[in-house]
Amino acid sequence: MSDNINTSIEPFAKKDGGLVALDVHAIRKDFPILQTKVYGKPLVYFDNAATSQKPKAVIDRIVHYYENENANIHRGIYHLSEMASEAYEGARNIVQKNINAASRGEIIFVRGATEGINLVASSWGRAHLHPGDEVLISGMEHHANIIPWQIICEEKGAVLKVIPVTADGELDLEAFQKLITEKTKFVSVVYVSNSIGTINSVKSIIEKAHAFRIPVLVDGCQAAPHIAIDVQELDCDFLVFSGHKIFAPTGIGVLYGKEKYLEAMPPYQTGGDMIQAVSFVKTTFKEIPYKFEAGTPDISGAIGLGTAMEYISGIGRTMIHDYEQKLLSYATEKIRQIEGLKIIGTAREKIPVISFTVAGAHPLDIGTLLDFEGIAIRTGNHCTQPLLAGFGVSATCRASLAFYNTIEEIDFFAESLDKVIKKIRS
Ligand code: ALA
Repeated sequence: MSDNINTSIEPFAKKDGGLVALDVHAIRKDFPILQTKVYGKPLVYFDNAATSQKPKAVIDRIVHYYENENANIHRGIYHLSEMASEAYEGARNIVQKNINAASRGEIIFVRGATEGINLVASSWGRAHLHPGDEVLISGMEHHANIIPWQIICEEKGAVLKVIPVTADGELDLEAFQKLITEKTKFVSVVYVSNSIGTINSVKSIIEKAHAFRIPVLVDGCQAAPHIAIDVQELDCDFLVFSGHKIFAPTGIGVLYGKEKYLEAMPPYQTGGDMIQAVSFVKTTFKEIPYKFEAGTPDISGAIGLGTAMEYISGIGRTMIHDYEQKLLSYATEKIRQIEGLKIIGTAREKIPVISFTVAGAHPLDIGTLLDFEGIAIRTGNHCTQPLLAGFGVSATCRASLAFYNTIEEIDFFAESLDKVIKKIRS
């Protein structure tokens, strides 16, 4: 492989009009796991689209909760329960502020994006879909934004339609325009592709759908770690994301929904803490968001999520974006020089996710051998079988980066990749 690449990329970003550096080496010290060795080699963690690593601030906040505040929320009149409730509701305020939701009632804590989509498909779909209606998703969806719609469409006699994807891995917006008709009742679309990294023009999709008074759900899972999300600016009707992709724990996520929709939707799950009054004859439910939070929630997870969002804000979204874009161009240029390597997904706007195949080398073999170098990438279909089928492949290697990754790691990755490919082919 040629080394004819400019390696002097400085991670500079504009802040308050001046140029300041994102100090990646200082940031890395915030993430204890990044100091780990794998088979005696420094961990190179390039599987951030699957899950991100957690800063010490988040880990410490969770430990603090269990050491000092643990109690069930909304139920106790005693000190600990009040502290736990305050911390949990405080996390809701942080999320509201971070995504600029109009009210805190629009923020529902769920297990993750998957549960958020299931909630909307099931609750909204059951109440509003009828035989012959159409639901529009895209060919770039994660399975979690396909199957819930498939199931509810089957149940209600509705039809699932799919926005096609171009050869570059972008959504075909002309085709989208034609697919929207009087029959379309809901659009559910991914903001950023988990498997090929494309950033979709969701704002324009939302505008076009709204012209037909169609509500739109945005799967913001892969957008949330990389892009500042303003739900009022986007004007999306629903948005979901998972905490574990944005440096928070697993098992917690957010469903944002406009008040007017959430108010009109029936509960998804029922049980404790979501009721006003229960008798054997009838139950009445609490107002939003509590109507959708049945049972004891993941209290520490929500608190950890709030801390993670504050941590990201502390670094600065613009700074993260600019730095990550440099990582993306550097890594793309570096690996595309490897003979027989093909990048799947070459959209104009991408997050630092690079999916690729290599002639004569199976993704699983590449992933396994890279692991021996301490490098973690994901191989397989990335829960997007229909998208990969459209590219004529069943599996890719995927390197997905975060703001704590470095140019040096990319260099080591590219060298190791070249080495393991030669080994496989030999
Ligand atoms: N959806 C996750 C990924 O893309 C798990 O890897």
